[in-house]
Amino acid sequence: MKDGISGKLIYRKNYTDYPWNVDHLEIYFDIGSENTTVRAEMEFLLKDTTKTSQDIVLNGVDLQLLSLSLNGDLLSSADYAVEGETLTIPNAPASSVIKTEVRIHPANNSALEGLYLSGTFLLTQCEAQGFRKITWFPDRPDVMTTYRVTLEADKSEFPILLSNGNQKGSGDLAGGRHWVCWEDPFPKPSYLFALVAGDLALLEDHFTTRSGRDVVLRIYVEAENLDRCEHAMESLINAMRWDEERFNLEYDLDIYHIVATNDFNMGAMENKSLNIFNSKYVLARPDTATDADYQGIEGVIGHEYFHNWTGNRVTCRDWFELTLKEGLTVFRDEEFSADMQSRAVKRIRVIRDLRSRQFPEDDGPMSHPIRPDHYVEINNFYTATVYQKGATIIRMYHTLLGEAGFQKGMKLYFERHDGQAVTCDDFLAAMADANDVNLDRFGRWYSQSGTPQVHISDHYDAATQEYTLTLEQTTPATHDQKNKQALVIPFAVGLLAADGRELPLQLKTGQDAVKGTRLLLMEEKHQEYTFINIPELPVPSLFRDYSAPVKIFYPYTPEQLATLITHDSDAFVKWDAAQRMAQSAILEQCQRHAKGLAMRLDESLLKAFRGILSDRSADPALLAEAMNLPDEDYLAEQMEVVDVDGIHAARRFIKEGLASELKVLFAERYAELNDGQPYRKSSRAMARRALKNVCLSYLLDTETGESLGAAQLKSSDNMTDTLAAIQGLVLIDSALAGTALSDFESEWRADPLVMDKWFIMQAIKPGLGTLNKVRELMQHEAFSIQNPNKVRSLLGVFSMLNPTGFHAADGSGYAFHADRVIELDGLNPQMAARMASAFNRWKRYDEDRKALMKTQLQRIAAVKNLSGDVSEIVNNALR
Ligand code: 0A1
Ligand code: ZN
Repeated sequence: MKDGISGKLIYRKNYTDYPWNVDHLEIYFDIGSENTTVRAEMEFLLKDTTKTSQDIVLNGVDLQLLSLSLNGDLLSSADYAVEGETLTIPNAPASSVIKTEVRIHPANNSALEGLYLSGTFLLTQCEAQGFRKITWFPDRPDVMTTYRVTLEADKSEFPILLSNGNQKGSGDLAGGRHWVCWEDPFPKPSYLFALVAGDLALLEDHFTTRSGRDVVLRIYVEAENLDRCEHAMESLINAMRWDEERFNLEYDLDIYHIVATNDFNMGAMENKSLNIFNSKYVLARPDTATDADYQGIEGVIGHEYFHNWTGNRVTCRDWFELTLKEGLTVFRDEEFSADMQSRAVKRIRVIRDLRSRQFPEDDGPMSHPIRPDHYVEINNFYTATVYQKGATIIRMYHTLLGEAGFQKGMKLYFERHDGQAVTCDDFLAAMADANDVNLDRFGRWYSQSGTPQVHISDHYDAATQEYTLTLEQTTPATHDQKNKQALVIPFAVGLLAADGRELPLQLKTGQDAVKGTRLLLMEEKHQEYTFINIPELPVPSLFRDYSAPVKIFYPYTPEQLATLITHDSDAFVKWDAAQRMAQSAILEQCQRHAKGLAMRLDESLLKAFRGILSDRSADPALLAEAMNLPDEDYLAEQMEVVDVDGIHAARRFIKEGLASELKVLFAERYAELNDGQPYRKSSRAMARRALKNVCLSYLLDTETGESLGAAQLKSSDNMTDTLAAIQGLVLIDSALAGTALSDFESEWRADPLVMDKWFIMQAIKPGLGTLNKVRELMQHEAFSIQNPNKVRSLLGVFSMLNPTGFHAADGSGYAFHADRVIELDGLNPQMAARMASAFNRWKRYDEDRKALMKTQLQRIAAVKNLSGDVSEIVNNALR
């Protein structure tokens, strides 16, 4: 017990090396859904050759031990000690061959960790610590081993038997059984082990690597999904080519497998040569998947593929170093998507996501540095901080060193560490050494939590034509850390004249003038930059391309924002200016609403939107992003005390006001884009659909909206347009919504991924009626609390994306959700913990809601045998 948290806190500083090498594992599976028997044989060699013996410590959970032997001698329970998740064999000889036999029960495994059943097939999930649910083993990433895996099973039930590496043999056995043997020549940590057994269909293709190696690519899915794999295959091939071209990295085996499952706690998993994917990130057909799904598939396929180098070939020393592989791999997948699609649009989506998901996390009870210092349950640290903020920190290296310098660093990183389990310090050292720069201070980003705030003020002196920007950085204390240090903050800036021209930037301290963007480096708490030869008071364009993950404070006037929206060359700054304008309009109306005053629509916002809507030269997807109003949760983060209903009312008011004032322009643009062309997958077509559907979402708030929505629904030949229409009808409470939803349900009731969308459309509807709807939908035959995608679509969306529903003043949403967390905890602690985090921001609400949420948190915390996963989340929240 530590700080009231049941379960042990594990500290990064307590890392110790594993004393043994385990070079090879022979592992044999006798596969069955109810019972699987696992036999393992491994040789332990003591690293310290001056010693003759040492304890061997293995990890295991829920394993029925059938036998254990050491160097040929069967051990009895007196010969070893089992405690918690470890088994210790005392004083084992310096060379020890361990053989084990255990039985496990995949069909009873509802936690979806270890070996489990999905539909009719079996599969594994081992990251982070699932291998210990399969067999006794040193289940830690710094123990790297080659694996030879033999799978034996009934041939008709499990015709496909897969594991990592290359197939080394197969054969039939008596009684309708068969076996397949797989061997992975690359030493790997146990978290990258995988097996799949079942009756699956496959799509096959090939990729020839730059050096001429032929790689067989196979995507395995349940038979009915075989016509939905093409986009995933295309994405995989693009990812393989891109990694060669951009990172000089080639695939290293002759085979690459992807298996799709409907039952997965996360997005996907990078197991060596046998990736396992949530089917959401594999399956797509224009009539079943939206443009966002297509982009998500490309990104996640890329992500898992890129892990082969950043994660698998070079892995993490321990789980505190998770961002070493995740931050870097997210950076790589973001760059891949940016190179495949529109760079600017991708950047904006990434930034929007970081601000709306990671910023609140950094400011909440689970605040942690990208490299945490302690945890109770590592599964709680697969967070937006480790992943998305981690990626922005990698991006800062890239900003500081440039593409060539960054690639030099990557090259050195692989030269030094291929085949090793290393730390973020090793990565930083490779970047620094390859570029002959000192990055020590930059390293603070790894250990400091919280979002830095940069307050900027400026001064123009017309007489001297000097313009000074003064920056002040502070990082507010967080839940986990009181004292904060100054960070290295790359600051990309431009200056615009009133007519929108870029002014040359010449620092008073020397350096040539540059036109466009100047990259400055803020290293101290307080810094001033004076530019000379500035002929007029400029409009500052700050943190171009969002050069650092900070909150930017500058008192922009509406005129300055308008100049940036119209003229700035940087897509982020343009978008951010539009968001700022919308945000301040909404928050101002929210205040008026609270005071009982009539709300009103700002002329400057109208003018800006008029400009955006009339822009025929910009990428339509960027215009769509600019007109997407900040969401309610993001707005809530900007308030001292969250006014749930006020934000909702004010945002609605602004949206309806814009719609009604600009309906002619919205209708014109909608008509232009709604050109009746058949569906196409190109990014141009996606961009046009994005803008079209944003226009529709505004038009739905006008008299013509309902009929436009109905017409779009009727003529749609793709899921993006269909969903936009139905969701729109649902949100305006149209009389047509009921039929639209029920027709959709009749068409797709047997399709789990499409039914997820049906649940989402209903769970997200604002207002007090939705809780009962959610209760009712839980009874629907397509819903199962055992299925993570369903839990996320219905319960996750209701609790995290429906503020007026979840935060109902009577606390009914809270009580309902707490019941679900408790119910889930008995089945799938990882999912339960994710759901429990819906309460994380409870202290930011009014007294009544605070008290109601606290009661529910306490109720959860008091549950007997609560998992460490949920306990860590709720006890941190309560602290
Ligand atoms: N490494 C995977 C994510 C992942 C993590 C944990 C899992 O189970 C607990 C599953 C997947 C990735 O980054 O894609
Ligand atoms: Zn990853």
